[in-house]
Amino acid sequence: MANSITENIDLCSNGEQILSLLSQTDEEIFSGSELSKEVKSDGIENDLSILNRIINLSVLIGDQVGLQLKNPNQRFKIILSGCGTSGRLAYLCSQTFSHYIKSKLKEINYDLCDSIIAGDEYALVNSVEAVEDKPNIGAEKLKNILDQHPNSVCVFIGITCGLSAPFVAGQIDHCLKDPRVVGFSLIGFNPVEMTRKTHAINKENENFYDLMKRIINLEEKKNFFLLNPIIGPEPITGSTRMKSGTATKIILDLILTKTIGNLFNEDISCQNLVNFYKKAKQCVYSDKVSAKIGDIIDKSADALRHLDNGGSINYFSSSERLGLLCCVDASECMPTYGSSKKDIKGFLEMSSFMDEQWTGFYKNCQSVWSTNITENLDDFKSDKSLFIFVQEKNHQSEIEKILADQTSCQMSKINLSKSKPNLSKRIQVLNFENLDQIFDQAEQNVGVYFKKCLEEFVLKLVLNAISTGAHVLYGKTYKNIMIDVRVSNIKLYWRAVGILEKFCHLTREDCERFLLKSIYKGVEAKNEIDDHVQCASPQQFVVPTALLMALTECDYSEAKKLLYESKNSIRNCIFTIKNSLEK
Ligand code: S6P
Repeated sequence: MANSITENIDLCSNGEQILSLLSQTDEEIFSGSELSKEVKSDGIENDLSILNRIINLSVLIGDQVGLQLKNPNQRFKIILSGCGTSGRLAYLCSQTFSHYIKSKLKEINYDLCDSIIAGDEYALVNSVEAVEDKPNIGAEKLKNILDQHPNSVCVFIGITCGLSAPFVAGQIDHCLKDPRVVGFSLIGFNPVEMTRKTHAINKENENFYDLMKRIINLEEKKNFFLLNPIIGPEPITGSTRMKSGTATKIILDLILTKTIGNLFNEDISCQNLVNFYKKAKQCVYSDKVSAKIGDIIDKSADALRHLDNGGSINYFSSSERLGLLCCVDASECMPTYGSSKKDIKGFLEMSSFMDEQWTGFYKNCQSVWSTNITENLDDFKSDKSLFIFVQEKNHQSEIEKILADQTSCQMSKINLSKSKPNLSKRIQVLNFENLDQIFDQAEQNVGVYFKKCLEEFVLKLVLNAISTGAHVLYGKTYKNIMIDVRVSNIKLYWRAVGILEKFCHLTREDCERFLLKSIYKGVEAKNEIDDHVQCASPQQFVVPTALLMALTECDYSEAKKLLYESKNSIRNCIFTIKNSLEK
């Protein structure tokens, strides 16, 4: 479903205009949206049943931690799991929470909260979409964690924003069978009726929807907590890393912050916590800040327009926690916008890798991004490359100075801290009015853990806006639809067919035929859907090529030529074709 607010997002002429649309769509996370009479959308704030379930779930977790403290022979864990963005957020939240608990409860000398991501740690900063289709692997990963200790018990929280990932469905199915799972929850933002109805997820041949119908009736009795507030469509259709990712982060933060409150007898109202997010969101989208973020979006779009000329977008952070969000945002542009690893990337400062807590992330980042910037200064000599620093503490990295002195790259800084360090004049600094006060209040009223949650939330909003805005201005979408979706799993295969149906007005069968023609470079092929996905996965411009063939009845090589002539700008290409068809 497309969001009517962003219907003409591709006609925005600058970053600030895009930001104003994103502000409205993000508002729907809290207050819901006008969807239709049939689909009710309350948002997180107005859906009291969701807030109550969060409270009940955190009570169950708090009780289990209490039992653990009394009985050190057992091993209670909270296990968060998901694919893609959902798995990445599971990792971030579990790390920050476990680290905090270890520092507060000496009796807990293991990670109280664990996470599973489809494709393992490598998938934290790489796109491994195909494992999402594998329910058995999901169940196996969950079982493996529980098998690590003879007296394991857990509360499992599965996240699948579109209620579509068989990987997570397989885990939920496992929860129903394994007595070591004392409670489980499912986070998703589609109405239950829209749960995926294809793809068997267990031996009984049930699909995700069948499973949902079965477990919904078990609610309460079986300690199952369905958390699915309806928050309205994504600003870019299907890009669940955006609103759904943000709502996932808020829900996980609420569950874990409330759990901390239960453990330390602090009465924290859920509504109060939600209000903090709302206030922080307002700071991000305030007029003054919007103008500055808009400016960073414009520069980022310019970097993309000059990819052949040394252009690139680079995030840099010296904090693992915030750096993870940077690397995640950058790597998500590959499946979302078909970007290459060079177009937009995240860097982390080497010296900060002293903390074992982030080893999994560090190992994989190192293998993906060249972390030693000083050895690669030539890559950033061009004034078309943009560096965006993320500052958490009063820390000015040596790298800022080196880049300022030795390159002519553009430099911006997202400053989440109070400090105003002595910076090179070349760095354009983004300060957030009033955010300090909100962070201070959060720390005083709730605690330092929650303050960190808010920081991550703010940074996620800003980075998502930058990377989305840059790609939209660069011409990667037509209206609010990302046409150049990478066909890297079965969900995305059918989404690609759906995009062709929408724009070509042909039958589903014909659209699939054009898609296959594009995947197999004009050659007819009669393989299985898994083979199609495997063949399409590494290829760029599969859907735009299919679209051009379908719209203009040209062959594969002509379609490729048309794309090349439009500088791979899908928007320009479609405008040109539409104009020529109308004449
Ligand atoms: C979406 C992102 C994807 C999804 C993944 C899981 O913007 O690129 O990686 O996170 O497909 O989706 P879901 O619906 O199971 O959370």
